[in-house]
Amino acid sequence: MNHWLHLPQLASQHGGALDHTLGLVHWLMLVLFLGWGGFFAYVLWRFRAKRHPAADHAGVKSHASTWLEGAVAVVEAILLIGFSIPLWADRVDRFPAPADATQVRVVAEQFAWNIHYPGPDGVFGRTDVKLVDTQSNPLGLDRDDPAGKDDVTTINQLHLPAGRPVLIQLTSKDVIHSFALQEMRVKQDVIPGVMTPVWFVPTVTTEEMRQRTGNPEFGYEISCAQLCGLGHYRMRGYVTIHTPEDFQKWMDEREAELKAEGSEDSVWK
Ligand SMILES: [Cu+2]
Repeated sequence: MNHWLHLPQLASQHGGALDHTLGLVHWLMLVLFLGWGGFFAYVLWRFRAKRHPAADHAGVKSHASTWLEGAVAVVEAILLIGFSIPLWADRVDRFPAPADATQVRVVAEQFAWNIHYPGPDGVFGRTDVKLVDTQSNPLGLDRDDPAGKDDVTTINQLHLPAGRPVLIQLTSKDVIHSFALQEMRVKQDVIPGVMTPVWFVPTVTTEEMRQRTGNPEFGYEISCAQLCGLGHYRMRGYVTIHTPEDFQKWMDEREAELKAEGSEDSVWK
């Protein structure tokens, strides 16, 4: 079934189970569509006016449809209780420990994704709305806070290592956005004033996916899945999934840049 659904490529650990459930739901819908559609056509033929010139006020006496409806409800309950709820519980109730995960804060705004890494100390620096500068400091990060000195920030560039849980804290500066990573099967509304965690394990690096798809240009994207204003269509982020070594290399380069910048304007002391 999943082949026919033309789903995006799969690149996360939990995504397979989600696709499987999606496939089961579509099978049930196909059976219902054919079943009820066929029944409707049968009824039109069976109770045609030529054969029944006068209405039968007693109506149908068979209870077959009641049993059928009961059976459909049972199948739906199995899908819900047996598949969907355990999957959902895994997403929202079993978060990885922050120490075991790549931690990222993503702050959405019209129309960009601000990415914030805690740096080598693993602690996010203080942020303050008074420090926000749309050009130089969109996150309002306080570089004077000891925990904030090593924080790495980017705009629309999310880099992650494969094979390790990623724990993303989502919030928004203005309106409701939705953080969507199609290949990771991740979609989460981003609400101003609320930190919403979302987690997943990326399994396929960008490089591997380029080989798998035969498309050397392939790149993962963050798309905003909630109509959030006139520029919604261009609210696109870029995601690079690295091997753990390459991710570390990327992070080290950012740290080196940060130190170089810091020694220039003496923010890094
Ligand atoms: Cu948006």
